[in-house]
Amino acid sequence: MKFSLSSYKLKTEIPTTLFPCLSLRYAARVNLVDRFQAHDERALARAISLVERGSAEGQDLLRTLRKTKGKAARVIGITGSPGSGKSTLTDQLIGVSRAQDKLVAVVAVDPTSPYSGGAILGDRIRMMRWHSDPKVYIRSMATRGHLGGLAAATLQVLALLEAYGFDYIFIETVGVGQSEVDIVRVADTTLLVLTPGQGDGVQAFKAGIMEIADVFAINKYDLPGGPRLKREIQAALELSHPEANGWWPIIQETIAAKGEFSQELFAALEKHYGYLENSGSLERKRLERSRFEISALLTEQVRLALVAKEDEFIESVLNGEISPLEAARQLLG
Ligand SMILES: Nc1nc2c(ncn2[C@@H]2O[C@H](COP(=O)(O)OP(=O)(O)OP(=O)(O)O)[C@@H](O)[C@H]2O)c(=O)[nH]1
Ligand SMILES: [Mg+2]
Repeated sequence: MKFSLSSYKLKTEIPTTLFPCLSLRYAARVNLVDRFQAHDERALARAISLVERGSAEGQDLLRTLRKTKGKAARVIGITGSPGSGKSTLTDQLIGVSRAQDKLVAVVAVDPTSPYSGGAILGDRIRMMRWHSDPKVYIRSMATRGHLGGLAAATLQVLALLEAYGFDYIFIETVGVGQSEVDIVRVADTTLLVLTPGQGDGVQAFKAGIMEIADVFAINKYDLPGGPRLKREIQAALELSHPEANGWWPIIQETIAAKGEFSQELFAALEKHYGYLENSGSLERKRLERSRFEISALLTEQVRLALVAKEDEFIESVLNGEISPLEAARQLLG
C-alpha cells in the first residue's frame, strides 16, 4: 500500500490500538510537517538531515512541502575567490535583512576541494553573532565528491529552505571549479566579490566569470587599487555589452570588515530582483532551477550506479580491446 504524506493526517486517526508502531511513525511525520510549517528550527534541521540522507521520508516531505508553496524566497548566490570577504559581506547583508525583520538563511557551501582547505571554520567565525538570533539559520554543506559543483543535496536543501518561508537565502560558494557556474542556475541574483590588488579583475575576465555577475562587490575597498579595479570592470562590461540581456550589472564598492556600503550593496541586490520581477525573468529563473535540480540528481544517480562498475572496463580499454566510448556505452546499456 502506498501512503502519501497528505494522507498521514487521516492515518493517525486509525485506532492506535490496532497498529501502535505504525501510527506512532505516521504521527511523527505529520508532526514534522506541522512543526516545519510553524517555523520550528529543529524540524527544519531534521528535514534537512532526512533529505541529505536521500531517504524516502525526505522525498515525501519535499513533495508535500512543494505543494503548499508559500511566497518565494529571494535566493542570492555569493561567489568570489577564497578570502575575498564573502562571509564578512554575508554577515553584513544578514544585518541589513534583519534590520527589516526578515527571516534569513545562509548556506555556506564548503567545496572541500584540493584548492581550498575548506571554508566552514571561517564562515562560522564571520557569522557568529547571528547564532543566537532565531530568525537566522546558517548551514554549512560539504560538496565532497561532486567535482566542485553544487551538490544535488544542496539544491534539495534549498527547496526546503524556500518552503520554510525564509525571505532571503544567501548561498556562499568559493569561486573555484564548477560551483560558480552552477550558482547562476540556482540563484535569482549572483553577486561576484572581487578584491583589489590581486589581479582579480583580469582573472575574472580570463576565466569568463564576468558574465555570471548581476552585481559586483569590489570588497576591501580600503586597500589600494579599488578605483582601478572598478574602472577595469566597467571597461570589461562595456566590451561585453551585458545590456543585451536587459540588465546592466551594478558595481558596488564595499568595505565589509568595517560594515561600510552594506546598505548600498543590499539596495543593488534588491534592484536586480525588481528587474527580474518586472521583466518576467523570475519565472524563467525558477524553471531553470528546477531543470538544474533534476539534472544534478540525474548526474549523481548515474554516477553512483555506474562508477563502481568502471573498474571492470579499465583493463580492456588499456589493452585496446574496446574504446573508452564503447566502455561508456556498455556501462549505460
Ligand atoms: N581590509 C579588509 N579586509 C577585509 C574586508 N572584508 C573582509 N576582510 C578580511 O578578509 C578575510 C577573509 O574574509 P572572509 O569573509 O572569511 O572571506 P571569504 O571570501 O568568506 O573566505 P573563504 O570562505 O575562505 O573563501 C578576513 O580576515 C576578513 O576580515 C575589507 O573590506 N577590508
Ligand atoms: Mg567564507
